Amino acid sequence: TVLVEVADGIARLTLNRPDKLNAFNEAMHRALHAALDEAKWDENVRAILLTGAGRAFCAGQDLAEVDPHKADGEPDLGETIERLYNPLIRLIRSIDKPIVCAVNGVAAGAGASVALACDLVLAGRSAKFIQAFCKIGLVPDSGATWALTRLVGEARAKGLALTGRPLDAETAAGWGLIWHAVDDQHLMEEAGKLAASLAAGPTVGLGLTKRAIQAASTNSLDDQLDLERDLQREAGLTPDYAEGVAAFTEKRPANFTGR
Ligand code: LHQ
Repeated sequence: TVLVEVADGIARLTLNRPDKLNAFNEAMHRALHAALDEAKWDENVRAILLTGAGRAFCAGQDLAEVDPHKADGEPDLGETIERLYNPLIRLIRSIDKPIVCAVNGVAAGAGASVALACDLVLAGRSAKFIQAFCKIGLVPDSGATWALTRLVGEARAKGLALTGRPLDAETAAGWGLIWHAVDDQHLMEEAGKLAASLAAGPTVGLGLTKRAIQAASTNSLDDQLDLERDLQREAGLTPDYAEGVAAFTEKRPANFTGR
């Protein structure tokens, strides 16, 4: 349910249930969690690229698996979220390596939440982000209310979440929901180039940068200044910092090793 390919410092993960628009069932949850966990700890992996097979990125929860009519007793969606979705979002945010998401088609419900939890989101111009939850009587989950509000503000977050209206990639980029919209036919090439440049970067410094930016939205300025000091101390001890300064001084491109 998830294709995994590790090469040249990049772990490419492809959600692979194309006939269900890569909707999440238990098996795909387990496979994605395992693949991300592996990439998190594999020293050869310096960047992660997440995308979907076929015409969609991800249609969110597979609704056949949580059909209230088929539930044995009262359905407990909170249990599904606690056991599967929340750990996935926490894992994505905890990985000290850049994660590129190439949104190759519709990203609906928790599928959009997963994309927005990634670090650099590129989307094909035909891709759409849909807060589909309101269409079936649910609440945006998997960090959607947190991410939307921080990325685009309360007015737009409410507009998207209360109407379920699809947002095209170009507008998403204009609003600051994602990094860039890209022509469909160039999406994977652009995402690959971006992941490759990140994989050739100073991995420790990039990971610490991710951590600092994620902490910023809840920290006070004082706390954030302290955090930056501590992280800079750590970055300043890396061989990649020494290499970066040497390369600058010698007027040549840096050859970072990720350490
Ligand atoms: C699907 C799905 C799908 C199953 C397309 N499930 N089959 C967390 C935890 C616990 C509980 C509940 O929720 C959550 C979080 C969530 O993610 S809730 C939100 C769940 N997602 C949705 O409500 C989106 C449902 N899908 C759609 O609205 C449409 O499929 C979109 C707008 C994504 C795409 O529309 P189309 O391009 O017109 O494609 P389609 O609707 O024809 O879908 C193609 C096939 O994929 C179709 O199957 P079929 O056998 O008829 O070809 C769909 O049934 C299937 N599919 N999404 N979430």
